[in-house]
Amino acid sequence: PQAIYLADYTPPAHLVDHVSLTFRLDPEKTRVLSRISFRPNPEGPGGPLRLDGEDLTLISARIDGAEVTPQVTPRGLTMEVPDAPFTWEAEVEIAPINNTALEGLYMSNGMYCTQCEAEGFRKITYYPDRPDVMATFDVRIESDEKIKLSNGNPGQSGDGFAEWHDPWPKPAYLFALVAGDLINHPDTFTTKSGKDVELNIWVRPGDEHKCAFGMEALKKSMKWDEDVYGREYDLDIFNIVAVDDFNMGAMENKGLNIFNSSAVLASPETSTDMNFERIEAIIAHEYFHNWTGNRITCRDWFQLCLKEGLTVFRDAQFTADMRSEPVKRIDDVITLRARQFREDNGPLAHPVRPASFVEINNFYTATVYEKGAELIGMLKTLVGDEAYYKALDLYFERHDGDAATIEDWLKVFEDTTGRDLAQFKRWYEDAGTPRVAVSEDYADGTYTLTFEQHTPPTPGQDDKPPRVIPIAVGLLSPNGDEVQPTKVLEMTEARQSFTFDNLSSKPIPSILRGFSAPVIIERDTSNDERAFLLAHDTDPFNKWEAGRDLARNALVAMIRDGAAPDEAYIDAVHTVARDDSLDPAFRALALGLPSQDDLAQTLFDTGTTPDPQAIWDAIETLRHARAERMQDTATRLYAQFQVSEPYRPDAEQSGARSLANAALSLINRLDGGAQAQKQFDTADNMTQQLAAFSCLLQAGKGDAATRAFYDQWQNDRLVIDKWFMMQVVHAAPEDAAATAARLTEHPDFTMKNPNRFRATLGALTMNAAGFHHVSGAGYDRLADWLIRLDPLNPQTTARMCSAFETWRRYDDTRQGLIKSQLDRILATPNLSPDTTEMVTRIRG
Ligand code: BAL
Ligand code: ZN
Repeated sequence: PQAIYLADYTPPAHLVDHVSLTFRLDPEKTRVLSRISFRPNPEGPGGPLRLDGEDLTLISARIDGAEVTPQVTPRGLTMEVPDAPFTWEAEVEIAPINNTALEGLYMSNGMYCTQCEAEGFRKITYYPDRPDVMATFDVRIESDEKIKLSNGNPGQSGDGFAEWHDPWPKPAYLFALVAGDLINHPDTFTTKSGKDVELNIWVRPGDEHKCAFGMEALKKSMKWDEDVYGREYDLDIFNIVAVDDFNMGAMENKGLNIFNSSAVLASPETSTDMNFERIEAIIAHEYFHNWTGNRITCRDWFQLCLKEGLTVFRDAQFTADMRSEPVKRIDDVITLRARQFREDNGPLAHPVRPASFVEINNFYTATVYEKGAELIGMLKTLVGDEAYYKALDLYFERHDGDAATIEDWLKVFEDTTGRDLAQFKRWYEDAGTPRVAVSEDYADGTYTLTFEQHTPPTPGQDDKPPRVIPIAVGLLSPNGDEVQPTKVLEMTEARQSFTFDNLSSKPIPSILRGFSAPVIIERDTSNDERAFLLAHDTDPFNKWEAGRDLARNALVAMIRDGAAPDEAYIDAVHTVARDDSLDPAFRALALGLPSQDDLAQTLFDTGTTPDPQAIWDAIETLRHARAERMQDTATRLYAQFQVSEPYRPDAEQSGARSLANAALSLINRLDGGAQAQKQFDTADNMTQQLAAFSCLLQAGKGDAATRAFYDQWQNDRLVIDKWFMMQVVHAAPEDAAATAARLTEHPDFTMKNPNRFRATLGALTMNAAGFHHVSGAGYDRLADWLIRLDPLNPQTTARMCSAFETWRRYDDTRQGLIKSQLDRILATPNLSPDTTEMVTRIRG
């Protein structure tokens, strides 16, 4: 496969003014008729008409009404055309029923649906399938299916047909079509200028009762985007469709969002609090794309972070406003470190705006999305809130209707603030997580903090100049009072000092408050100081961080030195857990421990080869020691935070449940699953049922619950995904691979459904000690299934290869085992370009 480079960008030779499409739907022989108005691009390179097209059978083609015979290859066609506007007409045939890759037009449970981002439209018809070609679309769907949907506003419909008109120019990746036996959950929204918008969530019959929460989330999102960003919806109708077989979470097609059913369907009985929060965030995310992604799109796929980083940032702001800001921030940083820092630290590291790729589907990554969002957050911190919203207003005004670039984005900030953002741009161009070493000095009332930044080499990038880093700092006096409220220090040099005067004693610093930049702070500090910050820091993020650092140190000492569980850590976390002045959700987060993967990386970074089994053992031992010490508190918290009111998935109730369930997992260590069994038997919502189920599995008492759970939920595919996942995630390390293998034999297992595949094989990679079991069985099982999935669904296969990305951390035995699996995958005949690219990069 050939790499393509950002540096080689050339504008399209031809632009499109308007597209008319007719679909004659048939599972095996769908006919797609296109009529496209082209004109030469005055800024283009000239030359023939080049259209992308894959897996299409060309039936006929015409230019200005005259039949033509283009040169067709497996990737598209070329054709000499007049140097003037012309109309292209083509008829192609496709077979949606055979489309298991879930890109283009495919079928899911008998329903037609599409996924065109990034390059799926070329599997529907011949077209310049690139985001800088934007056009208005008319669509006619001919089919006996009951419901027929496409982008934009509805036009005429009648017996066996429906027409749609999208007045907003869009790139082909935002095209969508759905047809099937669907039922709607309708509502309306009146925009701030008084326009009524029809809203629908379309689902398969039987799922109607799972739409109400998603609809409320949609209306809240529409209102929030008006209130906070001044953005109003721009069509008469907004449709959301739930689809079972979907590679991603959801897709922001103009006026017709298509969602993985797991990302929209919710009910208290079948969805956990976490599911509800995720659904609210994804609905917001896709809705917010209407402006950041659709009205202003990307010039090319290298600019993907332009829409994704900004939209993730906007959905995080929304969740923070709807729920708890500190809890959202802590959750996001946990995810960022688990996924993005891990990526930035290994063979898949790439800049937020990559400079090259083979398969763009492999760049829908935590770096582009989550680190991309962190860059927006840093910009906002650096310029201030007022300037941020002024710059955004200018962005919408200046670039509405454009296919824009990161340069355009930064320019609106430069123009509104007068700042030079050349150094900030390095964040987009340089991969890797900066390390910031901190030293301090105190003399005569003056306290000095000195920072030194350094970013380790990443593939293809050895030396990285210093970046601008906003470091939010507060200072506390030894009695716990805050003597310096949060102040943002702007670090621009490789080494830089900042002073604070008029202090009566040496303060205790709280550094990188709110996680003000995606960096790793390196600072020698004592556990006493961490315990002090856990008790006194006014910044909720750093308060949590202090506890997390204590836990990490305790675990590292147990793993590396055979130390006993750290009593000081247990005392400190016990104090937080008992503190009724704190938000229950925060207390639950404080009771969390660093993940096995986090510990493996910490050990590796500090010169110890991680042993996954030893990490697992240490976590188990510490959990047990905490449970023994916190027995009375756990019993009290469990009783105190039971929710007796009717179920609501809001921050207050879900915070209470998360603390009660954290207490349950402490109790579970000592009572052999008795309390969990009671909760399992009486639970009336999925949060309570799943928490209890997970405790029972961890206590080795899960057999009856496993049977009961299946019997109860066998007809609910989303709950059965949880059933698959729980069993694999909670299997003992030596049983994990065998448990996953056994479940792949279950009649409900199918590799054609990405959710089910991830619930089984993805779950195996989440069970770190099981996946990395020294037998190699985990590696072997995963590789087997990736090889089987690749011919059907390269996109999901390629993404799941990242389970192997940390292989160089481990001992020679494990490295050898993983390397042989990577070689086995690479040696597979006809391996997809997607998977080839991923495995080649991981293998190094
Ligand atoms: N654009 C792909 C799905 C999403 O990020 O919303
Ligand atoms: Zn997105």
